[in-house]
Amino acid sequence: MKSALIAGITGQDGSYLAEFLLDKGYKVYGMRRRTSTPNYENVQHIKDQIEWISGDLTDLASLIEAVRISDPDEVYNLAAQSYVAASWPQPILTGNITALSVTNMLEAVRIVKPTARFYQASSSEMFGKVMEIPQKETTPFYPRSPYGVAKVYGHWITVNYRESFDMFACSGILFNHESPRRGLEFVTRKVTDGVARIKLGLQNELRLGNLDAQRDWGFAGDYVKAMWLMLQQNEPDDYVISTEETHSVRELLEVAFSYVGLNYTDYVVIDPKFVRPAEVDLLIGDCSKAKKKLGWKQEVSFVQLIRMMVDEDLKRVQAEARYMNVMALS
Ligand code: NAP
Ligand code: G4F
Repeated sequence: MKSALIAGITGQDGSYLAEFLLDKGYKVYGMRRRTSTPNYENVQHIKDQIEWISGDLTDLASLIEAVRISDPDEVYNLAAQSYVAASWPQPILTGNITALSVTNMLEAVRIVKPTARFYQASSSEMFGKVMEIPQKETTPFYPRSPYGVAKVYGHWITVNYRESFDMFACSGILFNHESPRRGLEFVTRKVTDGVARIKLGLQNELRLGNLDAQRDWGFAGDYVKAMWLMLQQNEPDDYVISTEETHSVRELLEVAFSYVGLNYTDYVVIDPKFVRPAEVDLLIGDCSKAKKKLGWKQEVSFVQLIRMMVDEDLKRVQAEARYMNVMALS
């Protein structure tokens, strides 16, 4: 039985990856940071199948212990301060967690189990003010946020450990990927949650920032397969994972609102609070290398993804509203 250590298992990707690896028969160790209120929402359904280890990305001793306990064949570093907008008000925290702590993870692996295969969650946000359309593995980086800058560090330190210590370290340059488990502050989920609340009469407007930004949005469940595939190859390498399509936030609104028979222009309000100090205007990835070498391809289209998210948010919001009504009557 192979074993895997996942840092960031409580997040969107960590939860899908854990499901995927459990299905493949892996022993899955999940590293989570201690919090006063535990956050198992995304992994509640598989919580008992996971070996839990307490650890924080900023604390090397805890990472060394996590690698020692799990003795992993594969290590997936998905943990990060992952919200771009939060990286301006918290640039140092973002740098500590999203950049420097990648070295902590790599050091823990190098010291305790240097033969383990390592996956680093790099990001299309590194392309920022894009130097080439579409973006591929060789496109130069031009990050536009403290988060993007931090991810560039994480990417290069992973390449450096591969080249310096002969470690099997891969960097997956993943374009935006979403799901019903996406955090509520990210634009896709903010929109699908807003659509559900508006449709059910619980909200009458949705406040957003820049509607012209374009992203290459895929389904997280498809993308975790690519992470695993990278670690099954004969040689470590870096890969772009994307859908090769781009859509604006405005198109996202059209798809989500029209699905429930509404017109987004009746509800959306532009709020300068959500406009960023520097924007990434356009992302679209060329994932031909991953298609060719990994045999990876996306299964869920953009429209299917957004409809899936609206459906799940309608169910959840309706259940929450019913519960609130029962509580109010009791
Ligand atoms: P996410 O939902 O925000 O999950 C982040 C995870 O990191 C959570 O489990 C979080 O734990 C954990 N974490 C944060 N700080 C930590 C710390 N100091 N120590 C230990 N764990 C910590 O992110 P995601 O969307 O799944 O993305 C996974 C990774 O891929 C991230 O590195 C992200 O930057 C990168 N990425 C994401 C996308 C995308 O579109 N989703 C695209 C490219 C790259 P808590 O639950 O305790 O907060
Ligand atoms: O959903 P977003 O917050 O995602 P963003 O900034 O593209 O970052 C995500 O994808 C990256 C990969 O490229 C990951 F590395 C990163 O961890 C994260 O998962 O914003 C998408 C776009 C932006 O252009 C933003 O300005 O939507 C625009 N937007 C417009 N109004 C908004 C809003 N974004 C948010 N979050 N909230 C708004 O109200």
